[in-house]
Amino acid sequence: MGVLNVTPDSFSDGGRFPDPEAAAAAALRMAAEGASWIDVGGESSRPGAAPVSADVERGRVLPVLERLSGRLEIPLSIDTTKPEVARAALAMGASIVNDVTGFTNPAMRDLAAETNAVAVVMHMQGAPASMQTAPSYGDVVSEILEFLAAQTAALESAGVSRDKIYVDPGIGFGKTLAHNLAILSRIDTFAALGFPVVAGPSRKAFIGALTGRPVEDRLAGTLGAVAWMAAKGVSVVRVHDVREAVDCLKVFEALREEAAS
Ligand code: HH2
Repeated sequence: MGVLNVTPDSFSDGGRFPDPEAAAAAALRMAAEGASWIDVGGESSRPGAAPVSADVERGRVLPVLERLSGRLEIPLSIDTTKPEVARAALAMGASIVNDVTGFTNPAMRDLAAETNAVAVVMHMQGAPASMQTAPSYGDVVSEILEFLAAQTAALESAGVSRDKIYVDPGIGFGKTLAHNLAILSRIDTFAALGFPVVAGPSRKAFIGALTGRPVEDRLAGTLGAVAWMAAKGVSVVRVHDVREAVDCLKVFEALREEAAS
């Protein structure tokens, strides 16, 4: 999954695409580089980020989706927590809703059912403004599994079919370095829920903590996480650097196939 943030304040690529045409071109480039889907977001969820209104968010993402209409051959997801934004994006050609609040809002569940959209259910502890202040869990993996099981069940009760649901443990969303490492080391556990697993390690703070690198220099660290996640059965990796992640996965897959033959 290639990341396309049309925000002024995203943690690694904020402000890169003030112009919708440039943002659309970036999406087309990621598709040409081998992305399987593109995730468009108009509100940063980085630690400390301030929320924006639905109008502002729509004003950022819709012009990009409009320009991609009929030009992009892979699915588009809308990274939003707001039903109004998701509805408008789905009407404009998106087919996936990526909700970092895990469809805790019943209106988001009803919308996914009504529109037959694919739903990415992510776990977050707290809200972006304060989630990194003091994240706290008993057993982080069990608690996330419990949340994802409850939210996927709620989606199914709302009428979303099982084959439309993905789950994501939410790396960096209300988690310390130790929590992120526990999640990643046991990332194969999440597949036991019976849904394909998505995970987004790209350029995140845990990579900075492990490598000592600033956000603009975390590609190699990101690829280490991508290879690990592929080995552990993660279905979708959410990355900013599509070309490099695709190369990493090509080599990984060739070796996996060779080893299995
Ligand atoms: N991470 C971010 C945003 N959305 N969605 C899913 N499903 N999984 C993730 O790990 C995830 C996500 C944060 O990264 P980014 O979009 O680069 O930054 P920002 O939130 O600052 O726009």
